[in-house]
Amino acid sequence: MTINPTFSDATPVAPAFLDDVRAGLSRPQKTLSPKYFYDAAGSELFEAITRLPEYYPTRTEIGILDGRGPEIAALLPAGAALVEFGSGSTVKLRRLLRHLDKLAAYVPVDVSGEFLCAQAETLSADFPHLRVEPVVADFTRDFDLPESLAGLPRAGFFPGSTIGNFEPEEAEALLARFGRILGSGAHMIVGVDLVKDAKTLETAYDDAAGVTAAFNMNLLTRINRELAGRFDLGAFTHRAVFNRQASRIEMHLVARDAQDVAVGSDTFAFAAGETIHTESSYKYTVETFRALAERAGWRWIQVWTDADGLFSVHALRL
Ligand code: AVJ
Repeated sequence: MTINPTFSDATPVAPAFLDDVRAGLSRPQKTLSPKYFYDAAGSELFEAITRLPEYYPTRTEIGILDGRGPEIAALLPAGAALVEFGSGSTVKLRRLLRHLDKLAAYVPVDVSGEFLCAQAETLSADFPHLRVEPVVADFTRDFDLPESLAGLPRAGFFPGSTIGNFEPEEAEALLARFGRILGSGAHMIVGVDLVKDAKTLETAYDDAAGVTAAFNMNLLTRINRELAGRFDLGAFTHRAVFNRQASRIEMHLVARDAQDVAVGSDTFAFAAGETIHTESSYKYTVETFRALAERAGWRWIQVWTDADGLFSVHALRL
């Protein structure tokens, strides 16, 4: 079966990779956006990360969705349209689907139309009675849901602690935006990684096999390949550190020695030990996330966590 996605008319005006790299490497604290991790190689490395013994979030969240699936499903209205914001792999959705027997439609939203349609087609093949209506859109901007969903109750799904990649003020704005997109009366299911001891967090982002290091370093490989960069990969190391003050894991690429690096026609100077901040992954307590959701205009309904208190799944209502 061929699925035709809806394209949101709000055209994303994403600045080019080169502009972002130039701006990021010109700042006092050099930075690169984590959104550039996910080219084909980076997406595969991320899949490998989710299977690492040290990286607890994916398997813990799946455990919660499996164990609490019936409770989560009971909370959502029958005949709802489930809108997933940024629909990576459908692994988590599939766990939830087993319990959502009265779902009217599944609406995956993603910027990558090609990926979206491929996922939608295999999902339709596996769940022939499910209406799948993909939307090609950047969920960090306003977009409209397809007309065909008019009148259906809506539920949003935002798993994976993807919300942790946003600065807290951005995360709040994002949840408020989801509320506007879904409309009043909507529910929202959000997966959020929890604050814990620094050791557990730092090992999760700096695994023994070096997969996360390779994932981080892939940014430099991309710059070399796509932007005529001259990064010497051997001259940088991976670092993950929990910044408790800011409640976030930070990933950095650390220059071993002082060096100049050309990227196209620009040159960027590095001091020995200077870092490029490549990712922040914010961690919340149940209370700090609840407060954030409420500031964004949602009513907080319920939270489920695993027995070790590693990860949380929250239910919200508008
Ligand atoms: C996809 C943003 C949830 O922050 O844990 C994993 C990305 N970075 N290991 C996370 C990531 C390094 C991941 N998120």
